[in-house]
Amino acid sequence: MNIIPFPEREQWPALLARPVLEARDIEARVQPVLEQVKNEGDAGIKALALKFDKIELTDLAFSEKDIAEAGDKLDDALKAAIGQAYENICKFHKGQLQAPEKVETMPGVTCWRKSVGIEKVGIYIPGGSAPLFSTVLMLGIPAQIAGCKEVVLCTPSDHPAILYAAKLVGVTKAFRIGGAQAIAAMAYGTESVPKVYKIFGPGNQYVTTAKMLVSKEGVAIDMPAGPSEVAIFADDTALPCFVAADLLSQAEHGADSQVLLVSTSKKLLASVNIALAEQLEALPRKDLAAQAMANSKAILVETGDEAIEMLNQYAAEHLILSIANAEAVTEKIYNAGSIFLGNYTPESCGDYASGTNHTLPTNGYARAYSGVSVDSFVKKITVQHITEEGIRNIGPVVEAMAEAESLDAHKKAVTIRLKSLL
Ligand code: HSO
Ligand code: ZN
Repeated sequence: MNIIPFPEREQWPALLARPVLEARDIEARVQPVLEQVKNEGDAGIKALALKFDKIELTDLAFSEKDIAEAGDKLDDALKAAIGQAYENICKFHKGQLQAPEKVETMPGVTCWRKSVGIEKVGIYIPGGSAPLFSTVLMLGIPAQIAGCKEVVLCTPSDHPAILYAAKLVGVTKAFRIGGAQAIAAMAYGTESVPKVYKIFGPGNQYVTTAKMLVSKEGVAIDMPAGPSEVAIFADDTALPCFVAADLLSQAEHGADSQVLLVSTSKKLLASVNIALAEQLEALPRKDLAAQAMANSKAILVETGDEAIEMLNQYAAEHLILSIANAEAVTEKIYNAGSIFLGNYTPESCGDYASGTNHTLPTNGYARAYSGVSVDSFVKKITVQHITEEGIRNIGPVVEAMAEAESLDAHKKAVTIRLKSLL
């Protein structure tokens, strides 16, 4: 890694900047795809699969048999691992359900919020060299807990673990559709694909752009996504080989992965570089990881407080604190998607199985967004009930305010009731 010693504060924004992607060009290519699916439905999807992926799709939907038998193609150890991850993720996400709390704001005036699962949601799982069945769990489990009635899955991958996980989380319909077409299909609906109200899941720039475009037409999306990121704050209590392993686990996601290491120890940074060189060689995905590492930065700072300030400025998707007193330092972190504490908490555990969600805000969005949770799959509807006593108490307040806003009909809706009670 490129070690940058003691940068001045003025240099930080440039050092911490993410690469800017040229979106316009991609939008111009994605828009016609969306239009084609909107206008031609299933036939449009098939024509686009042939054009872009040279695939002749006969059945868009995976059959019940495909889904039921997916498990037969997996070995028992993997199924047991997926089962354990499912359990842990369920356990953690179930704790996020909130019982409605009724609040009496004035005598006779009661207000509360009820959570309702979004009726129809869509999950996109990309194809490519890494079959992200863990993401099926991360999106399907909170959907299941939230009580979403229709959970649609689109994926160009035919990896059986994706369908196996889909079955576990209760996906209602699954389709062999990839790319921007899949997003369009779920956003507009076709003869076979149900239209959904919110779309979740990772994808390449075309998929991300498609999500952004359909979100302008009223379909909700999980969050704007960019390349995955990890930032590690390590001191002399960190083990260089662990730090290197965590950096590489992020780097192997793709050449555009963002990897940042911040430390107060020059010695640690040097040792991490040695460990990186060794470990990189042994990775099957070393080409991808090496490209990501070539753009990575290791920054040497004077003090722990400076490191914390820098990391808050960066707002990493994943933040690993391999430092003494990691839990106490967490109190000072206000921008991060998910935090991993100490030497034995690799990001990989959160990626797969500890229980937290791995769909997290990238590209600095952690300043304002949270990762996916049960909340992402529910809406909260407010309810109120006012009794006769209540309208007597609150009525004059509303009358005075409505009169001052010159909205007489509003005032009269109260007055008519108050008069009826005389
Ligand atoms: N690190 C990715 C999630 C993932 N890793 C899936 C492995 N599989 C984004 O948080
Ligand atoms: Zn990962």
